[in-house]
Amino acid sequence: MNSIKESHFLDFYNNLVDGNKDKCSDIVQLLLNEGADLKDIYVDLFQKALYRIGKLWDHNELTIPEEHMATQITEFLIAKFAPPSPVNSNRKAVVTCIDKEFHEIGPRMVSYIFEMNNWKTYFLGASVPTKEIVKYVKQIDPDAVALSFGLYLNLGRFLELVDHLTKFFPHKRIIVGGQALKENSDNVLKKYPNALYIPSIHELDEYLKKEYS
Ligand code: B12
Repeated sequence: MNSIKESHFLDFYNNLVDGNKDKCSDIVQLLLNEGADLKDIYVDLFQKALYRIGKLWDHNELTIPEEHMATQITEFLIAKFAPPSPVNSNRKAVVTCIDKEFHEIGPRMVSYIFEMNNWKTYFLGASVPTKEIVKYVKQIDPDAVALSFGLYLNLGRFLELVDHLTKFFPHKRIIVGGQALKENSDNVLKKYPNALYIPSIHELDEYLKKEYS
């Protein structure tokens, strides 16, 4: 359920593009004090603001420095309001961007959703080479590998990675998310029964609760 009012969003958004980091932080704190769910803060505040910034940047109505600054402030806020680390987790997830994928805010949120569900996470961040991901999965032997794939342009790299993971770990659960597969995840993933597309962190949260608790 969306617990963030439009007026709070606009206040946050305007302060974000104006570079008022402390004011943004106060707004998040206020919303949390009022009982907002961190998942709603992620989606209905941070993600909504960044999607809007992306559109304005695309239409040359915001500059690259403004977009970069808003991104930096958002990363600061995500770290500042991070959920507590899980204790005694008995599940592990490797969460990573695919090779040449530099959008790492979404998967960072994803790693926290796993943690909120008491999973230990290994978050690798942006652009990890395919072979290194495969080696690391072998090393950690997680219960699930969560891949973030934002730019459709990287489809070849994405398929190469899923091919390798499926070949080496045929029974490992692969969870895929990100804007690249919004439209045609069924088609792209139909060859891989171990891979599942989950479009949002709310649905990821429901999936983890249903399948693993
Ligand atoms: C910030 C930003 C950047 C930053 C990223 C910095 C960082 N530290 O992450 C930088 C400057 C690096 C960047 C670079 C580029 N960007 Co950019 N960027 C953005 C922007 C404004 C915000 C991204 C973001 O954080 N969104 C908020 C997060 C929370 O949303 P999200 O990623 O969708 O994640 C959510 C879901 O998708 C899902 N999810 C994501 N991953 C996963 C994984 C799993 C397992 C699950 C379950 C769910 C899940 O859950 C998340 C939370 O709800 C977007 C605008 C947009 N629409 O997103 C453009 C945008 C994504 N970028 C774009 C472009 C074009 C580029 C560049 C090509 C620009 C250039 N010419 O260099 C490069 C490409 C770099 C690369 N190879 O990856 C385009 C993509 C267009 C397209 N159709 O492909 C966008 C949409 C802007 C636009 N309107 O044109 N970008």
